[in-house]
Amino acid sequence: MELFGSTRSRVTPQHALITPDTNVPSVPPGWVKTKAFVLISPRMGADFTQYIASMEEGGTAAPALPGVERVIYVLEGELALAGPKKKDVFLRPGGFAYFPPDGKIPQPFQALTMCRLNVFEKRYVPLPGTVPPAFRHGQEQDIPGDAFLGDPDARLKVLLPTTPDFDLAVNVFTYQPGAALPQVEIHVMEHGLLMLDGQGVYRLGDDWYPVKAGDVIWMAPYCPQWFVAMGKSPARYLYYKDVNRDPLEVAHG
Ligand code: UGY
Ligand code: MN
Repeated sequence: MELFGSTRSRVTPQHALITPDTNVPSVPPGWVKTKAFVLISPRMGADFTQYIASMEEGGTAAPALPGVERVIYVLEGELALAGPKKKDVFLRPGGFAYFPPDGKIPQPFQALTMCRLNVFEKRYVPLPGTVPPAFRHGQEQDIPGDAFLGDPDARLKVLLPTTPDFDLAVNVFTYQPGAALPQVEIHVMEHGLLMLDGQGVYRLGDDWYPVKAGDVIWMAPYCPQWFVAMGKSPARYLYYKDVNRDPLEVAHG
């Protein structure tokens, strides 16, 4: 238990750590039987939005705003998606789906049980000569984890294709206790991150934060970042990254 009036959450101009004790729900417009916990958004300086959608059984989603793409990842419960050609697709925990900007699907998905989802949304940046990606879905369990820069104790699952039509990446990183990022990273790309399992220490800028499952982290472009997994079980996180575009094309602010 935290002492009253205190929290591990911290919001700065270049990074934020948002712990579950500080989460406050809002009503996402157009969704039915759903509460949203908006954790990262342009209101704090990010170029994307990350929220947890908490859906009751029978709850339904509204489409994203015009020009906005969406990636969902199921944390708990089961969802039915109206896939292309009217065929239903079912997602269970670890399931994910990519919804292109301005998709034609009228009712993007429905909760078959009480559900919790992590949602990333971003304004799609078109690339001349390519068309935006199509709807796709999968289960994280079916994707192999590759050793990160040669370290078999730090494994990366890349959920979406890395082709140039995609302007975002969503990955799952799993670290054995003691495994770490091989370098302090400083890069133009931005991150939104949800700790799925385990614990460790995240360096953000010049601060080091103990973190654990349920915590969310925002890293602005150029935020120095490093992670080491600690404790007795593997640490796992889901994260977003903007990719494949010229920095001059991407508006900030
Ligand atoms: O893809 C990445 O930039 C990743 N290595 N960053 C991170 O885990 N903080
Ligand atoms: Mn990074």
